[in-house]
Amino acid sequence: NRYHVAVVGATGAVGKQMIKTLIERDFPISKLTLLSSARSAGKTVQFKGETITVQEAKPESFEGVDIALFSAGGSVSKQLAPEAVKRGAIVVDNTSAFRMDPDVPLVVPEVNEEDLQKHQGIIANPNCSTIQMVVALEPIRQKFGLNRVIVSTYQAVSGAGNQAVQELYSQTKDVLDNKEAQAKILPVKNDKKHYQIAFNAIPQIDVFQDNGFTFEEMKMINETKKIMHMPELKVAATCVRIPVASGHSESVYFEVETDHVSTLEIRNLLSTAPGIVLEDNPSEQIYPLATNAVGQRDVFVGRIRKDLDEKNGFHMWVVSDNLLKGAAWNSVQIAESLIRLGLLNK
Ligand code: 11C
Repeated sequence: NRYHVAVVGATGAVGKQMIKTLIERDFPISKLTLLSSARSAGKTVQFKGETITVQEAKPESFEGVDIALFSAGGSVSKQLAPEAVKRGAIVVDNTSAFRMDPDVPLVVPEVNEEDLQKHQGIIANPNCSTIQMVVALEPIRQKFGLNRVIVSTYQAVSGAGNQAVQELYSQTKDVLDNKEAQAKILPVKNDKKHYQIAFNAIPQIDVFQDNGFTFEEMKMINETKKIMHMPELKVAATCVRIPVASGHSESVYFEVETDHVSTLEIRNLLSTAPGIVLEDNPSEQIYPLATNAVGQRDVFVGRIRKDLDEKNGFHMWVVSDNLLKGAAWNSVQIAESLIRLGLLNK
């Protein structure tokens, strides 16, 4: 079987990677429809030797579509995902619009692929920083149990879109040229203030909530509990933007339930776990780096070590390409799972 696939947000940072990933995976496509806002409509994209014109996304755009990959912002998903479902498409939504809806599975195939069975048309793709963390934690949870997670992130600007990447580049150049750096996008495009990201670290990703955490931090907390089916798991997050174009890095502290687990046991476990590449040899200075992770679909894990005070506590460093496993690849992977499980209605 081949499928009519639509990509919504086709010209965005994630949309471009979705198209690239569909090609790399040789996804069984009969027709590819590329959709965007009115602003980007009319642009052309090359797909397997064919020139496809990007069209403005409208409810009618989804007639005949089997699977629609959405990554054009939450408001577009809220408006158009139900329209796509009404017309018979299955939606994989990469925004936060439906993630916490109890009727919508929130899926990372390495962790909870079976949740796809319960889908009612929309499947949510988690936040990028959540995905790479749960891929690394799940094998540990399965074997040794998990009590608590405390994560600090070092997130790349591409998570905030193409304009944020341009802002990093132009600010970096301006600072090096002794010119004043203009900040218009980061930390959050629509928030009151903007700060320079070049040569800086900004402890705000997404808007602040009443409890003092940012929305990005609450996404990591709530999504982790939902994906792992552990509402009782203790999770805390601090999310920081750093001047890296792509590749999110995370310092993850976790406590296991089982006593006397060794670092070696965790290393061995992760060395064969799905979707993970272990890069952990301090004597050879081997550890995950954002520059090496970019362009790769895997999650890279290293710096695994036991806490010096908490008997069941461990630390690790987790890196992945936020546009691939964090977004485009996880969405395409969900689509591949749907086909393999016979859940695409064709
Ligand atoms: C960032 N994690 O790095 C965000 C981007 O909820 O899908 C992804 C936002 C989301 O800025």
